[in-house]
Amino acid sequence: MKQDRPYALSIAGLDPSAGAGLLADIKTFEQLQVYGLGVTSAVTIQTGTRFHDLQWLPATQILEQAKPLLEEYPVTFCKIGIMENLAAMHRVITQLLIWQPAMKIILDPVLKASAGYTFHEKPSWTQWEALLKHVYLLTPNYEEAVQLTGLSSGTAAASQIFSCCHVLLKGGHHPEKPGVDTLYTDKVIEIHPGKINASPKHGSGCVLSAAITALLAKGETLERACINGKDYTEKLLSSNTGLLGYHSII
Ligand code: PXL
Repeated sequence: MKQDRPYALSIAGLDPSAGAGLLADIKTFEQLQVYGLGVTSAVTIQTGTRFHDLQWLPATQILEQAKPLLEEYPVTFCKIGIMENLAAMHRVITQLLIWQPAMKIILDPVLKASAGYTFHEKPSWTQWEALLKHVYLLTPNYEEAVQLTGLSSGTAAASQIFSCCHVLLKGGHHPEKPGVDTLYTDKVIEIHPGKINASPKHGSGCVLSAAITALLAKGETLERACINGKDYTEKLLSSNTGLLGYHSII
């Protein structure tokens, strides 16, 4: 009999193309030998190339899905993707922490879908700050970090967010070093991309934060989880030339 695997929970939107959101997260968890539990926060209508529509689930319904899972399984790592607004995020995160005080929340602050659909209202930094105090790791790209804080530089924005939680500033739009991610933890660490034949993928941001969540659930340090999570994501980027990547490339 194989050794038991750790659990991780994803709370994310259902993207029927399975490139992003809940289905992508669960594939990532499974590939990394973590048992993935999934709660949906929205039903989207989209493919890898086109976003059509979306219906949100309210915080009460998100929590109803999560409660029995947390009562039965020892889950201490939870990745959160799209949610209707900051109030819903606040409700969900604070309740999860009441049910499981040891829970570490990895929040991917998706402010826009790749097709340009905007998910969020524009909360003030003070509102974000109150939420981020409950979060373990935030994984913004430059644009998201700037939008969250209202500052003009991604680096300054990440430093400000770091007053609340750990930050992985994704380097897709790094002004000087494209592709270099920066982790803000007890020290500031640059994570460089490997030499790969990358082609863009729908949902690659979801996959990166899901991979980090899985690796943390397996006991890796935050630094190792971010390095190895980037490596996992790069394999997905180079798995084919289309927008929907393959997780298993044996
Ligand atoms: O990659 C951002 C994202 C997150 N979650 C869901 C999505 C998308 C992008 O399309 O559909 C459900």
